[in-house]
Amino acid sequence: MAKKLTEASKSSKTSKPSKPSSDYGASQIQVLEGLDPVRKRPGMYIGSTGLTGLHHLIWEVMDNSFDEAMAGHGKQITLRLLPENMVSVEDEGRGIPVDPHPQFKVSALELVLTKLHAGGKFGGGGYKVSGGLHGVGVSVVNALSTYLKAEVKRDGKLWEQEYACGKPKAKVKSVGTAKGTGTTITFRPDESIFESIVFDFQTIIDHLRQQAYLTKGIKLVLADERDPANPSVYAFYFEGGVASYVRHINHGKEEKHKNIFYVHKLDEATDVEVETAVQYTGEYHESVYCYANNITNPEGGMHLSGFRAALTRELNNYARNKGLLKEKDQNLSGDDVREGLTAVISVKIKEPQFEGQTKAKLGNPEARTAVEAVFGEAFRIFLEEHPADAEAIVAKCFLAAQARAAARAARDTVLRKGALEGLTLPGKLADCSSKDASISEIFIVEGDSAGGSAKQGRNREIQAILPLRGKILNVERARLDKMLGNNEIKSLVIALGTNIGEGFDIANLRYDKIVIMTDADVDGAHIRTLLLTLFYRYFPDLIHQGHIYIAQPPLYRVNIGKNFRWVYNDAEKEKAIADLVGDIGKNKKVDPGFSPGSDEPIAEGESETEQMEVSGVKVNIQRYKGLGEMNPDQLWDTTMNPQTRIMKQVTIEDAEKAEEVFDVLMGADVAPRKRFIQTHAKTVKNLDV
Ligand code: 0RA
Repeated sequence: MAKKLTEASKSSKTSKPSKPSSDYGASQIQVLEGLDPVRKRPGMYIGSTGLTGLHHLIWEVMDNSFDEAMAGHGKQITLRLLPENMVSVEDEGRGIPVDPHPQFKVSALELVLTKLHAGGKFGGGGYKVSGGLHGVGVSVVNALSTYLKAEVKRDGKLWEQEYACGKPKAKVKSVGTAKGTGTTITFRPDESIFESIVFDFQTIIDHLRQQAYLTKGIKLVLADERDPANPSVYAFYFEGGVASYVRHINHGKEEKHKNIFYVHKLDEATDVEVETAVQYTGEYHESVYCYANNITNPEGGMHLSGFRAALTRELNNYARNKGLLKEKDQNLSGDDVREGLTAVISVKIKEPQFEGQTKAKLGNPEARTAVEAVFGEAFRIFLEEHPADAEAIVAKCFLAAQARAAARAARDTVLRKGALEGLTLPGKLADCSSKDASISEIFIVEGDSAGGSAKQGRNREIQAILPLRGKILNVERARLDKMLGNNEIKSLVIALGTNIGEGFDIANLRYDKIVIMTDADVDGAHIRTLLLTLFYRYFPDLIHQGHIYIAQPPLYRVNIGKNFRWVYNDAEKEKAIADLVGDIGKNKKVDPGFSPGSDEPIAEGESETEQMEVSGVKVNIQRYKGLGEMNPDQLWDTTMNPQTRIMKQVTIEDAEKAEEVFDVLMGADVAPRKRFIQTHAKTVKNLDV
């Protein structure tokens, strides 16, 4: 959707923005085009037609409500989950204008809902801050909904209009009187467009919580009315803004100091609003969350650069003034001041520019200037006024500096000869013969037996296999120096060729694709989480640049006689059975799927077999639990063959999620871990935490 925004703002069709005015009426609404393109290429506008895109519809409507609330119109936004996959968003804003548009002769409401980018948010007309990345407009939601109703309270009246697939069912009409102002948008997503139209409660509640932290003073209410007999209500309201967010992130961690640093200020010079909170913990990594106009920027950007520059500068200045840095050239490095740092950086900016692989990196240079100035000054004052906090922070930084020096020494001895000169690739690595990194792949495989199958089944020219034995070290609790003492991690780092920590250089990456291949069980998920966390913490660029993948081995093999299909998820299972049975009914030869070896015996092992009869035909469904149950050919056919395999490319969001799970499973706080294990006790067997 960011792409679309950029295109739209460059488009010659975009009319010149009108002058800002206090009377924001229908005339300021700019019109670009109808909704056909949205239904044709929904992904362009909402990113995907999967679950992310589905929820995007809600965020889109809510963004408009936030814009109103942040401009001072309304204090509460209510999201209702209704029966039959309907949702509604109610706000107390000014209400979408309903008067006829002078140029188009239809009501402004109808234009806002039926024309792309109609809404006056482009060009800085009536809005202080535009919705940014999400801001594709409510018309996009309308286009992708089989039903939508807009209700507007304005000028003492209640107005209403209904739509089907973006088309108005009738004109806007007044249906009664109303007190106050506001807009309610109720919609039902189009199931012919989305993979599923069932909203996920957890996703919604997580998003609302996060948005509530970012919109200090606005109350967000979630009313779950899907079962009318059993409604429930949740409300989020955080007076402390992002300081409350930092407190939430650090909950259960060892706080290094009591007072959370907080600043919220408009930088006059750049007109950028900056809100930042900081607190150090005893953790070894940093947790910094960046937002521009309430949109998360997992890849950071200019606001993060400004923050880092000011943080390093102010802590060095403080330490030097207190006589803690004695030598002239002795300094705390950026890494030293980031260890154990929890921070939230939120900026509000007029025309956000997003860049990077996922269009989630803030590119505006004025954001750097603003954050560096606002945060830097306020943090300097904080350190002076809170000596106990300042001392604890600086002590933590010095500790980090010492550990880093020890790590550097350890790394040098461990890695210098090995990784950099390519002399001692680990013995367990079955490397590929090609030296061309752009075509090479490495499979990180759980266990020696699966590793053996993978070694035999692979394409030796381009595919390398690294079997990992047992659990890799818990990187959450370990520091770099200790990590490098772990053989499994050492092997992996040497095999990748990039080095780690300060010495990391992606130019030396020996493989284009790094594929995590683990079993489809709890242990497999655990090892995958560990690996993802390792990459997230120590090799984030490998994720950002799309090098990390997760192999997708089949879950089942469905057999009828000698014919079979590999099945990768439960939804496919029924279809595979129906197809195989149907093909037999039609008395035609069954397509054996990926595998040429259809008369091979089914591998023995602990796989479970289920027999059933469908339309008089015996169907045999074999469940695969481990990679080790497949012979080399099967592993190649189903999971490794680049022509036919399915692989999931890991995004930074996947890695973030893995880390959250990880925090619960591995972090310092025992209570949530206990809860997690108790809740999952039935499904989790050998969880060694
Ligand atoms: C166009 C212009 C104005 C407000 C809105 C759209 C608006 C849209 C949505 C969508 C959900 N809630 C909304 N609230 C407002 C400005 C109206 C004015 O100046 O009175």
